[in-house]
Amino acid sequence: MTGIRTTLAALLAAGALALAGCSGGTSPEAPPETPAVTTGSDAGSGAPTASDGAEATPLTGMVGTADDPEAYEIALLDAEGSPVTSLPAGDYALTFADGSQMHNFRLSGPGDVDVATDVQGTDTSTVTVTLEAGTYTFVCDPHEGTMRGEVEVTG
Ligand SMILES: [Cu+2]
Repeated sequence: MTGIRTTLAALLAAGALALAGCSGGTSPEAPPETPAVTTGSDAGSGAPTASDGAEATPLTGMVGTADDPEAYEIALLDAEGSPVTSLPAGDYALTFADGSQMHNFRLSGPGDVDVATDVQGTDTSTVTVTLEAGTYTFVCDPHEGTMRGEVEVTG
């Protein structure tokens, strides 16, 4: 039994070597194209993820002023520190500049956007918001009569 097996194996091996020897010189036999099957499921979720954080435009939601965090001022600022009144729709990285214990910053509007800091306590965190076409409002909740502004988002 073992003798026959060994002989067959040897013959098969010899044959394989012979075949490999014949065709091996010219072309590689297995082009690696099959992995596309395994990466196919990742491609669907990968594309949106790539566009999420990378393209978010920075904004600052500020209450008070740089000199006086308790000042009755509120502003939505762009990366240059200039007040914004209109924006193109898209993803934004909103960083709060709330150094006040009596003010807060809340941005709300279309797409169920409603992000805010606490009135008490300070907050310099960053949140990502997706702004759609429409009018968004930013207020300080305790003083929304005077501390408020609007930004028009165009689609
Ligand atoms: Cu306030």
